[in-house]
Amino acid sequence: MKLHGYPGSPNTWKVRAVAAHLGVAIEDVLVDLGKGEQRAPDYLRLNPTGRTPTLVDGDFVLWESTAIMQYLASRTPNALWPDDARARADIVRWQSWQLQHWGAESCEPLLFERFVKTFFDLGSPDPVVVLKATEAFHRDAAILERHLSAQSYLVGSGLTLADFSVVSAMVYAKEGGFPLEPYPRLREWSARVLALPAWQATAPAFAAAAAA
Ligand SMILES: N[C@@H](CCC(=O)N[C@@H](CS)C(=O)NCC(=O)O)C(=O)O
Repeated sequence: MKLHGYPGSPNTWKVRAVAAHLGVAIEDVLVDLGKGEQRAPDYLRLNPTGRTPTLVDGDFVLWESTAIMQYLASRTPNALWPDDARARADIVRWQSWQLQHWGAESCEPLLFERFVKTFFDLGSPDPVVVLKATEAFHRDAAILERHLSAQSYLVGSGLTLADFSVVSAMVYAKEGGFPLEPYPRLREWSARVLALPAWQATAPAFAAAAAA
């Protein structure tokens, strides 16, 4: 199986972390976003959205990181993706919320304005976007804080794909200047999940260097 992706991006990192946790062998194929390789005709034939990551398993091509995580976790029975309708619905609930709200409205705009723009030389942060995202961040972080005050993981009593998805939006919390101070449970949970060997082993080189 080949994973076409950009190791520094949270969407690729979380898929690589899931594969590492499950012991699924994947071959990494770099799509260099800095060079615009996501818009190359060969890549667009695999993924017409021009985004990363994309999984290629023989003649099966799959894009959207959440679908890829579920596909990888469906190959053999495992606790990340329990064989139980309610547990799976609960996981998909958190994964959907991450894509639509926690990621898209809260974490990603802060990260883009404060880090990605500098990294790719795209100008300075837009204060209006930062303000709106900061408000959304507090709205969503409060939901996680309350939920994690009652349990150690997002779904049931153990680690699942829900934790991998939701924490992926926080891998660059420091670089994005996320206002995490009022949320001790959220900080403890994210530090605990991101310390797992699977996340550490798949950290992009620059993140591993920053953490050292
Ligand atoms: N919903 C998609 C989002 C993928 C996405 O936005 N990937 C970013 C990297 S984090 C990307 O490839 N961006 C390139 C671009 O938009 O040109 C997923 O979960 O796979």
